[in-house]
Amino acid sequence: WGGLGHITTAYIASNFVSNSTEAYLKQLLRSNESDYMAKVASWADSIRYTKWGRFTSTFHFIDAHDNPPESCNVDFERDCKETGCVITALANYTEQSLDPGLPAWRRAQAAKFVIHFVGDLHQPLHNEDVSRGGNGIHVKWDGRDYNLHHVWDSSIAEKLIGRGKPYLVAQKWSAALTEKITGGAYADEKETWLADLDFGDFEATAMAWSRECNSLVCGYVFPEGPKAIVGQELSGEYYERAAPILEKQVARAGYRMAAWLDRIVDEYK
Ligand code: DCM
Ligand code: DCM
Ligand code: DCM
Ligand code: ZN
Ligand code: ZN
Repeated sequence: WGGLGHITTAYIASNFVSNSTEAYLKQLLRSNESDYMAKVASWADSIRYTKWGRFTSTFHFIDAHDNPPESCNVDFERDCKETGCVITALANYTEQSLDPGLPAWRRAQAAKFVIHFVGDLHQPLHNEDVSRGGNGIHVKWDGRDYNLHHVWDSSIAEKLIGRGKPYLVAQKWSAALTEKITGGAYADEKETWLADLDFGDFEATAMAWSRECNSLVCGYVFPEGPKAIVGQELSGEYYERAAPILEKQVARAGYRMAAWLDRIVDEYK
């Protein structure tokens, strides 16, 4: 996701974590503000192009070598790069965040990666190989040229919620999604969102969330296949179908992030 998506998932998570998780993370991340998670949510993107952070560059996605729109699927052995993918990254940094042998700054860093990668794992094109997750596919948005990956990372969300200062806009969106989760459109299904959460198997949990997200690629990202979308204007009908899907993925990411962080803190303390 772009900044808006990541900040929003983190705000949602901060609305659902337990009091002890909030206290632990505020101490670990050295912040007493309500944006203690939101403000670290995009950190992983800020270091991926640095010399130090280069080893993390493939940690943000898994390139599913499937065949949309006929067939969507993810296979860990086939699709996770040797340099790592979002599945191994989430598993490894979850493990590090639980490791009492690591100094606090390393557990803080691990928590920042966990917060970011739970977010990215819920972006459909971060679970798809075609043209490097859509980065190589030219499309139109309000008449201008963008790549499809950027449309799903940022354009759809910005149109849905409006432009403005990222933290203010994200705050507004997260409040609306939190309300949908607690008492609105998602209230009845939210418990099913945690059905695949198995804290005994980090990779299996990440793969289940990845498969669910990848399946959206066939129906909503490439409904008529990757070739048919090239050059198309996506801010109209395509947006109308995609926006509710994207919104649910952001809500799921935030809700699952809270549950995952609760498990980490429960086990660590
Ligand atoms: N790794 C890590 N923390 C550890 C062990 C490994 O971050 N405690 C990282 C380093 C490598 C990646 O995992 O980038 C793959 O590790 P391996 O070489 O063991 O396959
Ligand atoms: N790994 C990691 N961080 C950890 C534990 C493991 O990065 N705290 C990496 C090392 C291997 C991969 O995960 O690349 C599999 O580890 P294991 O052999 O422990 O399953
Ligand atoms: N990305 C992806 N799948 C790939 C390559 C990249 O999902 N195979 C994502 C990571 C970033 C965005 O696309 O969110 C841009 O990546 P880059 O700057 O590496 O092109
Ligand atoms: Zn992206
Ligand atoms: Zn990322």
